[in-house]
Amino acid sequence: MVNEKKMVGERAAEFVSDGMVVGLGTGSTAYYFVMALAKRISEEGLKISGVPTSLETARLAEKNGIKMYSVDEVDGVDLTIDGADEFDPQLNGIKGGGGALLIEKIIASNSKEVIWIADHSKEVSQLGSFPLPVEVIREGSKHLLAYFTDKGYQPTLRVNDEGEPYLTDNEHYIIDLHLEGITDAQALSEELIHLVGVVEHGLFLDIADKVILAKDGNCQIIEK
Ligand code: ABF
Repeated sequence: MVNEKKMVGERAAEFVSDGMVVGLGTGSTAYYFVMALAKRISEEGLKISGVPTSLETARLAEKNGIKMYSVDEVDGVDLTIDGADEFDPQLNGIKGGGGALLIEKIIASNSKEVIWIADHSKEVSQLGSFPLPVEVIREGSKHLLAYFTDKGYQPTLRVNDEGEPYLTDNEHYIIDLHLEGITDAQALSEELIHLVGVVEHGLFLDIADKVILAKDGNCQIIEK
């Protein structure tokens, strides 16, 4: 059985060239990208500046010898490689299953190029089967939950393994919306981002430039 995550992660490392500032994604697919990049740096002596999208990725990259910077320490990011929970034919996506959506979106929006790496299960015809993460300030989150319930968005407050409210790297809560299907992602994005207390949401619209998708044992490169 091909390890699809490893295959696309390693393929993505080939897109990195010497001297780049590289956004380092979060999740189990991005793990393989970071490891493959670290290998290239050590074997080829690439000079790379890494900008991690989460504390988890920062720890992994640090451990593997990748020099790290915050996004405000660089003038811009040349290339960001990240995972996704879902993507559609227009390369719009849902991200944040791993809880890192806010910093992922900040780094992606400051990147010249964004490439997602995905196993075959992430390709969908319409977004929305994956619960849509919404990152919210803790204060007022109960009222946002009630609002989302009234709207029929079937919200759940994300909890950690101990059953406590999950806290993001920036100490916010995440409310996951179970929408089944999203017919107008742009309208939903606009609605969510203007709600008081919402910090960011997991709809990544018009952000990805390419997707490296594992399909039939190969890497398929899908461009917008
Ligand atoms: C990350 O990639 C998250 O936004 C998303 O949840 C994750 C995909 O997870 P995985 O690669 O582990 O399937 O960017």
